[in-house]
Amino acid sequence: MEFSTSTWVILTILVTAIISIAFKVLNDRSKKNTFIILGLSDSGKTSLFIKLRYGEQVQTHTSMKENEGYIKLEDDGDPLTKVPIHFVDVPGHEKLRFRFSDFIPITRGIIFIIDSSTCVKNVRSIAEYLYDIFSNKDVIKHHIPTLIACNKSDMITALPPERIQTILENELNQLRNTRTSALDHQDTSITDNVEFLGYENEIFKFEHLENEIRIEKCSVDKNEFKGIKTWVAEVYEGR
Ligand SMILES: Nc1nc2c(ncn2[C@@H]2O[C@H](COP(=O)(O)OP(=O)(O)OP(=O)(O)O)[C@@H](O)[C@H]2O)c(=O)[nH]1
Ligand SMILES: [Mg+2]
Repeated sequence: MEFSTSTWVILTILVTAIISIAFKVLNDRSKKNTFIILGLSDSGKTSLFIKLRYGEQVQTHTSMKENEGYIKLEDDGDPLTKVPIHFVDVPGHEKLRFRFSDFIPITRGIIFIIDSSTCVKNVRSIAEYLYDIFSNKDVIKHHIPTLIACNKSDMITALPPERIQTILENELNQLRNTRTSALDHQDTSITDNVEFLGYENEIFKFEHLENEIRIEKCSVDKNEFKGIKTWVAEVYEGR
């Protein structure tokens, strides 16, 4: 079978386009290898980071800067991933937490920690933080998956994850109403990096987001956080 010159030109353009797209996808993917640990102050982020890294508990204090490092994920001595994973623990202090967005360009997954025993009292702050994360354009564009880890499940006052999910969805729904009506009166340069969350005219649900959201309970204190490690391994290995 003979090809005409124009067929060859089209084929060459197509092959070049496919190769450059594949190269870009692989390149983007290899840069996004970090898991960031976010959440309000006192939720247990540094406790988790230290337990993952050293396997033991230490007395923590409110963090004023990020902790970061490569960690070998293991379950009872068995490696969960082929290579160590890069984690960043971002302080929850109100004046520092906005720095999470600096790490989004290298983020493969987000672990958002909640203190299940105080989440009703802190629901507005938790929802505000989650809103900022979920409406971040890069989080949306790259469909960055998020694990909401309901920590301190050992506390008698801890709520179950199903209950926390409903409380958060309701609060995010209210917050969306407030924020979107405020946006109507603002300059577009301020609102450029903010997207509408979920579906218009429907009560907000996590399942409406394009990025996958999982909610699980854990207790870093009692070493019950295998779910976090396996989630990270699954996301990292693309399973
Ligand atoms: N009961 C209980 N306490 C926990 C658990 N995980 C962490 N804590 C305690 O919660 C407190 C705060 O933990 P940190 O890890 O310092 O909290 P953080 O999220 O890093 O806080 P910032 O650095 O201020 O953002 C510490 O006293 C921990 O011992 C848990 O699973 N159960
Ligand atoms: Mg800390």
